[in-house]
Amino acid sequence: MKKFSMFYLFLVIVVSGCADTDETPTRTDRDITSTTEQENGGQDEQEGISDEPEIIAENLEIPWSIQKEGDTFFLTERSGTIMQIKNGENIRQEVELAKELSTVSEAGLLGFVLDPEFSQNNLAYAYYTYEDRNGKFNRIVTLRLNEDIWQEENILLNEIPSGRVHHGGRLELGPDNKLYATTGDASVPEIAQDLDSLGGKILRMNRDGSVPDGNPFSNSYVYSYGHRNPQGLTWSTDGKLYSSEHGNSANDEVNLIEAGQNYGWPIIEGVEEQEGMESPVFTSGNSETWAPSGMDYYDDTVYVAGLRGEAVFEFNLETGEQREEISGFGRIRDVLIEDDQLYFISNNTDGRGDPNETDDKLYRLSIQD
Ligand SMILES: [Ca+2]
Repeated sequence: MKKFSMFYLFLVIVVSGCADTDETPTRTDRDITSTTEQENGGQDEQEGISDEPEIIAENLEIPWSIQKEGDTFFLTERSGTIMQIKNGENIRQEVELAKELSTVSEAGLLGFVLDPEFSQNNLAYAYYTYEDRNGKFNRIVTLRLNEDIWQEENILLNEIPSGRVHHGGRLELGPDNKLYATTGDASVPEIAQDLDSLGGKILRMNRDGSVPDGNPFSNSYVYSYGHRNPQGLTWSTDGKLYSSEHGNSANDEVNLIEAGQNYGWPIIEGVEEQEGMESPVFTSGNSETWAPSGMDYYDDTVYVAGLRGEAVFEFNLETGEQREEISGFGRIRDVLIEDDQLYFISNNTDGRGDPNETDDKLYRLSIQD
C-alpha cells in the first residue's frame, strides 16, 4: 500500500456555500484538520509511513507553477518573477514582459513550462495576465533565459479573455509534445459555451503558436469547452488527459478531458448531468470545496493541489476513492511528481491565506509503494 503522509485523513471539510469559493480562504478548515490529524496519527505510524515533508525552499512569493530540469527548479511567482533553486541556492530571476502584469485578484505570471530542449535553448513557455487599452487579457508567450533574466520573445496566443477573476492559467506539455492551456470564464460564464471565445476552455497548440492538426474544431485552438476556471492538467500513463476545475460555490471538479467535448459550465456543474455534456469523474459535491489547482499523475492516481481545501487531494482512477493526503501546510497551489518524489508549493502569501514568517515553501516527500 502506498502511503506517505502522517496526515492521512479521510476528512470531509464542510464549508458553507458562498458566492465564489474558488480560492477564498476559510479559517475553520484548519481547526477541523488538526483535530482529525490527532485522531488518525497513530494509524500512520502503524503502517510505517510517517515522513514529514522536507523543505526545499522558503520565502517564496505567491509561487504558482513548479518546473524541474535535472536538479534545478523553476517556480513562477505570480508577481512576475521566477525563483530558480539550484544546489540549495535561490536566485529570484527577473522576467521582462512586453505587457505590464495585471495585479487584479488571481492574476499575474501563472503557468510555465520549460521547452523539452531547455538545456540547449534556454526556452520556456509562460501564461500571464495583463491589461491594455483593449481590455483585460491573458497571453501565452515564449520566454528566453539569458544570464538570470527571462525575456518575452514571441506571442503564441494573445487576448485570451480575462476580467475580475477566473483567469485559468495552467500550461502543460502533452505526451504529444503540444502545448495545452487552461483558460477561465473571466467571470462571464456564457463565454465558456461560445466556441468563438478562448475563455472557459482547454486549448491545444503547437509550440510555435499554430493550430495543430487533429484539433476537434476547424482552425481553432479549442480542445474542450464549458469550463469555469480550470487550473490543472495531467496525463495518465495511458495518455488520458485530466483537468481540475474550480466550481461555483463548491462543486469543484476533476474531469476526464476528451477532444471536442462540452464540460457543462454554466449549464450544469458538479453531479448534474445533461445530454451532450460531460460530468466530472470526481466532484467535491454541493457542500465541500477543494479549490483545486495544479495536478500530477502517479500509479493510477491523480494528485491535485487544493487551495481552500488546504491539502493535496488524491483521486484513485481505478477504485474511484478520493481522500486528502497531505495537509497542515495551508493553501497548496501546485504539485509535481518525479522519481517517486512528490513536490508541492504552498500558497499562503496570496492574500487569502495565513502565512508564517518563511512562507511560501517548496516541499518534497517520498511516494513509494
Ligand atoms: Ca463541469
